[in-house]
Amino acid sequence: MAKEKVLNEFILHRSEHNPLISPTDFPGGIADSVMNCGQVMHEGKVVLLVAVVYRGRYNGAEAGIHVATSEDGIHFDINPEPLCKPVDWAPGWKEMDRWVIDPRLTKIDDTYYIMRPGQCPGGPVALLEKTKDFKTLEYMSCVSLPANRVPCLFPEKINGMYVRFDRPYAVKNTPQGGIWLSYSPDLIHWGNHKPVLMPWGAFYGLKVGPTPPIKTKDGWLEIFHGVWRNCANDRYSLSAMLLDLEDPTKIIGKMESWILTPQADYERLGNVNNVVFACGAIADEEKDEIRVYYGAADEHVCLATGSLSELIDACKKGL
Ligand code: BMA
Repeated sequence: MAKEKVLNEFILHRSEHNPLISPTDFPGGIADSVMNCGQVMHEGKVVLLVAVVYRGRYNGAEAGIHVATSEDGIHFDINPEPLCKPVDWAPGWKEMDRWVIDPRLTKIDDTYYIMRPGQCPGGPVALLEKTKDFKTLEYMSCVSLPANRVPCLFPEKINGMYVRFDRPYAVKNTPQGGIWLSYSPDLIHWGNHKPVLMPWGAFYGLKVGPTPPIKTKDGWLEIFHGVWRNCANDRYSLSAMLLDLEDPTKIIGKMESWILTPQADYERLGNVNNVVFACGAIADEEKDEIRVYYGAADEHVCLATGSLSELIDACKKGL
């Protein structure tokens, strides 16, 4: 008799409703791939910013970012028109900005800031946009030189300065893709750069990428993805670390293993095989819950949940 496949779940548990959002859920058959999503609670609802690669050109773009809202966190209403579209971030460069993906979403005061990569010949740049209502979007600025990936903001100032993570890398596809931190007085001008986590060892030996940190009483909880390159392909997993509240370049606890790695069929096989990828997470300290809406195989949005305190403990213990 064939052995039943048992998923090795560690801290995070997959929703039985996975996958939650797939290309066929998009009205008008516009979606080819459903990619990764930013996520927040807004007016009591889960709001996801879902990146979609289109079957053809749509609004002049190959990809766009759509708002999906849900009362129960499982069933989503999807806006067929994208919130984030290509922007003219430099004169005549709108056509270049057609790969609109990977929104990392952070609420600061009453505003939601979106940081995402914009395409450019030297590699991506970091584009900053903002919204208050997920209906209208205001482009703010290009806030990095190429090549820069995975930019995201902390939800509040530290010592009077805005804080961000990103991943500058000199040589594409070499093990130099580490997480860096920098500071800004106004969200536009950034400096005082410091490295925080470099790729190392098995599951994150090639590169690492951050999500907007979550403030907890024990420190900043930071969920990150790690990429392992083997002789056949790349594998994207998720893990977590805890950073000092006053000086987030100080790692005060870090897991040695992953919390989620591609094992379910919808994570192992898709547009890009062996990918679980998060652009954020939603924490609820009262319910002791962490919810991670993650991209699976660059094809679906899925959900994994776990205990927030168990995750923090795992960071402290270095599990
Ligand atoms: C990364 C990003 C993600 C994607 C992942 C796996 O570089 O582009 O959007 O999910 O690769 O393909």
